[in-house]
Amino acid sequence: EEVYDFAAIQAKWQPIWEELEPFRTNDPGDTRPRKYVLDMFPYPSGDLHMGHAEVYALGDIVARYWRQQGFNVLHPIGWDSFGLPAENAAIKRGIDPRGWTYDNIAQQKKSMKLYAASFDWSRELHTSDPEYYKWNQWLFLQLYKKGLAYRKDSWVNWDPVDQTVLANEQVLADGTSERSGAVVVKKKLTQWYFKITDYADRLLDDLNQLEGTWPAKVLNMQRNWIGRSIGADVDFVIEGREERVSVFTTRPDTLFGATFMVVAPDADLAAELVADASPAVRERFQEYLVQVQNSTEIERQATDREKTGVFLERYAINPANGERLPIWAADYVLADYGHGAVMAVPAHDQRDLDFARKFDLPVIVVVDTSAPATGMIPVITQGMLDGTEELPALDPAATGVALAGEGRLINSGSLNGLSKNNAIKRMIEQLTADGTGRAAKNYRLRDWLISRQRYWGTPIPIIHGEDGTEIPVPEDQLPVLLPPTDGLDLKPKGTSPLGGATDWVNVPNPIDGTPARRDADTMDTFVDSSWYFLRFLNPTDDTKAFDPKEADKWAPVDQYVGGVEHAILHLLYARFMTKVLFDLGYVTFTEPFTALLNQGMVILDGAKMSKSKGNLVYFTEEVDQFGVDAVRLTMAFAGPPEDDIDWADVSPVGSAKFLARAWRVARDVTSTPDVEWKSGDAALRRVTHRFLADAPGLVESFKFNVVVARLMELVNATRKVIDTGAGPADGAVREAAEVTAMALNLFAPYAAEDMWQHLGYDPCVALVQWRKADPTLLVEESVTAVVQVDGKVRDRIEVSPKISGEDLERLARASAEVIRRIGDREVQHVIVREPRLVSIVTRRN
Ligand code: ANZ
Repeated sequence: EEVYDFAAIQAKWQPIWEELEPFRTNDPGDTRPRKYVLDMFPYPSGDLHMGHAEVYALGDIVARYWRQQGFNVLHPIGWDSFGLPAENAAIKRGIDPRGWTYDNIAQQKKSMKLYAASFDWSRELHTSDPEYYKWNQWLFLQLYKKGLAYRKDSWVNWDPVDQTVLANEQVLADGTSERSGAVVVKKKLTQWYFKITDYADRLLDDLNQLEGTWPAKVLNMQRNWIGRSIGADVDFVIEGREERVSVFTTRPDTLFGATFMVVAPDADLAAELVADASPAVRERFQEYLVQVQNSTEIERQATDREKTGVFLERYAINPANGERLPIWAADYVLADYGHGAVMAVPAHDQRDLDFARKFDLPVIVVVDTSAPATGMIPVITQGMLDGTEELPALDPAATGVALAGEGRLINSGSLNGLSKNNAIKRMIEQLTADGTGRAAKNYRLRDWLISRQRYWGTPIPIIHGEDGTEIPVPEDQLPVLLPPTDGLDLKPKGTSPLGGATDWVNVPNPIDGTPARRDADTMDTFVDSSWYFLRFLNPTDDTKAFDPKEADKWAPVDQYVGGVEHAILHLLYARFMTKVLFDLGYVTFTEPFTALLNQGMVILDGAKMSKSKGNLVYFTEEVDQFGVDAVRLTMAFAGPPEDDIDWADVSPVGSAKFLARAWRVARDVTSTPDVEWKSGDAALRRVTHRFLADAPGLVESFKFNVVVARLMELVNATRKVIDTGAGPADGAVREAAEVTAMALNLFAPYAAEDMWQHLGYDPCVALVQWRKADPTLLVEESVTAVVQVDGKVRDRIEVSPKISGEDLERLARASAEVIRRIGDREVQHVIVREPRLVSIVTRRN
């Protein structure tokens, strides 16, 4: 008996596919509808790992699926090949980052080809090629012309280990660097920014377009990241200062309760205000400032921290009632949010209350939160409203708890009696009428800091004249090539290594020939990946970044597939760049990725894999041991794609066994392609056609594991007919085997192609169109099987009355609801009473 030899099958088909290039997208003249399926491109940090194995298995199911459904599919791949790991490896080993990068790309490419993802290799790109980064520079210049790229002095997140600037997005919640793990500090530098804040409203509002096709979790993360707050700017007169100081508040209704003002110690305003203070205060302030600069944003905002601050010996005037408000500097106010200053309302803001209690500042309640916001308010007396009568229940100064809730205004002049929301409206009207304030919005989103003081990135195409002018490099002089590393010290030192490339840096001013210097910073690599999906459309065109006509045809990406770790950074930047390109007239759409699938992580024994933990599963070892198809099938069968896959819980051995079973079915078929199907075994035909009818919907809703379970059922049914039924010459057996090969193409392309050949056809099965189910075969009596977990009914599934116990159990275990209910508990016991019941008992842990 012939055995299923995955290595021989791989060795046989890989060169044939290489020759046939079945996935090369040849668009001219093709009238089929189009689908652009894109998997997030890899960073070449070594060979492929199990995370890659997962994303490229899942993305490929989608690409292969749409081809079978009659679409002209674009499924390209490239490498995100600039960045710090290459540079750090180069420094460590004293080599050129180019060599390291391109060696890794070669290795990954070899693995990727073996892995048989259906990519159009003719469109391969590397962001570190001058042919690519030239267009990053072009893009930078377009933004620059629009005023969307600018330089400013500012406090930046500084990674003291990697000696580089980090975007806010690269600083983890605990204040450490996402890259090096070092505690991030603040440093003042002149840096390039992209003005993403101009797009904050659109980036937020357009998320509504993606509702239902992007994971809700990602939409929420984006919304929170942009963080729009609605409120007012209020202008305060400062004694002894010409200009007023504006503060941003979400609670203008509480203006009568403002009892002091707080400015961020590191805001320019603080330094200016303290300049007139007594020497002792100036000294205290300087010491405080140093302390503040050594703390992280997270520490500063921590609510459980004792409040600190310095009184600046200055006063502001409350525009509502003319009261004098002392001005303090305190670190809980951030320099780069709003105006870097707040009106402090201790009765209604917890941070302000903590501060007021620490420094003995007055607390005035202006919203009676014990009173219902609607209807009659019997508990409030006139005495309470004008403050002559005590309010015992509302004493935050005593309780230490600020009154944040809804209520009715008191102690607030003309606002008295109004609900919070009406008071907000009324106050904004008053401020606007008086010219002392206005409605305002604020965002958590900051401008995108793109300067990096590192070598391995895209040089910024700006030349600095002797007089400090910025001269954009003329577009016909692009690309500004990275100089060779010879003689350069790449070690991080806070200024770009490119500054040491004397011949490269010193250039004549393009305008008047006087001595000038190139900007020595390189771009954040997130610039590279913010538009790469467009470069795939014509990656070798050296006359433009991308062809708007091609973009019209293919873009936006119909299905994007990748990890949730990119939920904020990469996706936000790509969305921003798309909107910029829309405004510039280069594209006709405003969102780059119509649908998004986030796969979970591959973990081991419940833990994230990492070198340091020593729990790595190696891609090459798994593929060598079980074969490409078994690894890919395991990824698809493991569960809903968005869940993590614990490699300790899955069975590539089981996958390989199933593939061997499927493959032997095709081997055993004795009929020829012209056999009459219609007279074949009716029961088997029903299973086949039920599968044909159901699989597309299941794939489109990403229930890949259920499709695999159904395919196993089909193979078992076929085997039964071969061995104990009508036999291998029956038409239904051939039909089932052909459908199995077509469907396996989604998950296990080598086995599928080999089966297809045994069934008498030419390659490639991947290009064969999905068959339509015969509706007359779908009117099968089905029964409803109930699935219980720990005695509770968790799902109901429609199955054939003749389903085997094994198949029923498999289908039950593939149910997303059942998987969710089992969670991380161990299955202790399964009772199967086919065709009606599966009862799963777990061990409580
Ligand atoms: C007075 C007030 C009264 C406030 C009250 C809140 C409650 P979000 O929602 O995050 O936008 N704030 C303004 N600028 C700040 C800065 N640079 N650093 C720290 N805090 C700042 O928060 C807006 C509120 O945060 C603003 O409204 C302001 O305090 C404070 F009962 O003003 B509020």
